[in-house]
Amino acid sequence: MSNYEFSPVMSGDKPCCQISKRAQICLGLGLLVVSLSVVVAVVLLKVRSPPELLEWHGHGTTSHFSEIVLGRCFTYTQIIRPELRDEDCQKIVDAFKSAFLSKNPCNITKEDYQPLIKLVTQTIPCNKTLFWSKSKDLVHQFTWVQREFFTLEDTLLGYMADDLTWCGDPSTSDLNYQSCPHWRTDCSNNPGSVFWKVISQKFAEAACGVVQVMLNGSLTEPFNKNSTFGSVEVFNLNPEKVHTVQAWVMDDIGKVSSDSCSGSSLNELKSIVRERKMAFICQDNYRPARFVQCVKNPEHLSCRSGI
Ligand code: NGD
Repeated sequence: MSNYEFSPVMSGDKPCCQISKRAQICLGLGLLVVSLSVVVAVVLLKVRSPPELLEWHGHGTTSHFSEIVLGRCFTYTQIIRPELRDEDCQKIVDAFKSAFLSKNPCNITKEDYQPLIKLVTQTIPCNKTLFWSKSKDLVHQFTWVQREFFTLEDTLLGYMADDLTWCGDPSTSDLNYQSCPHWRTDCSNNPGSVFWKVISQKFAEAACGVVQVMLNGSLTEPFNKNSTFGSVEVFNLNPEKVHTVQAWVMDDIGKVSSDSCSGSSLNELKSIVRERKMAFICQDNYRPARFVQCVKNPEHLSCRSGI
């Protein structure tokens, strides 16, 4: 009896209070479930929604970039130049990507690519370095046949990256497949331009003996001071190792053959080369490269007569 007397639950209130306690528990549990759901939903939304990427005017990273560069590295080191078979392709690709991932793609520096450059050492034989400007297709058709010559794209790093686009974004550790800075309209310190600048400089510094450059004689200025060849490569040749620069000025087949070697643009290149204490030789329509052009145009007069 005394129990009843001291209990706060009065016998008459018992059913009411029991329900209200249950209701309180249900309400509490309900609130807990709702708040947990909200937290889970927020977390899921955060994880799933893509980060806001910076937007640029150039194409985004080439689809399957990582797979392509890794595959090209294996093709090059195992099949094309098996003397490089001991290179660690996974390490090379990781160093390549570390140079630009999670960074603003307009603030890439030459230093960003140093770990990659240090990882790859490839020696090019003297007299076999071939530069080019505005003649990409022809020069690569030529080196495909004349295998002893090396353009930058016939070296491991140039081969891995040729014709690809890549960039990252500060908000993610992934590649940006949406857009990358265009070197003319966005910024020059983008991952692609800095990469080509760095490896073009290395390629030129390493050259020895006589070096060749294939230029496009169908342009009014076959030698352009602002091109990579005119602004980076020619100034990074070491005159203690390179004694001669030989220009091959190739006209497009079907366009009037011009004597580009005596034009003002080639004279400018001659002055730069001579000032840097190297000899300069120029040849219009170098015959072995002309033959490559003639494969596609066998009936053209200049191909028939072989001039
Ligand atoms: O910042 C840049 C730039 N970024 C990309 N390109 C750039 N060109 C600049 N002048 N400045 C692209 O380089 C451009 O759109 C072309 O597709 C490509 C080559 O440019 P081109 O025909 O004007 O020739 P470059 O002299 O600038 O360059 C050819 C020489 C050649 O001896 C290679 O050893 O420089 C070396 N490379 C540079 C840049 C890119 C090769 C490549 C390449 N394989 O894409």
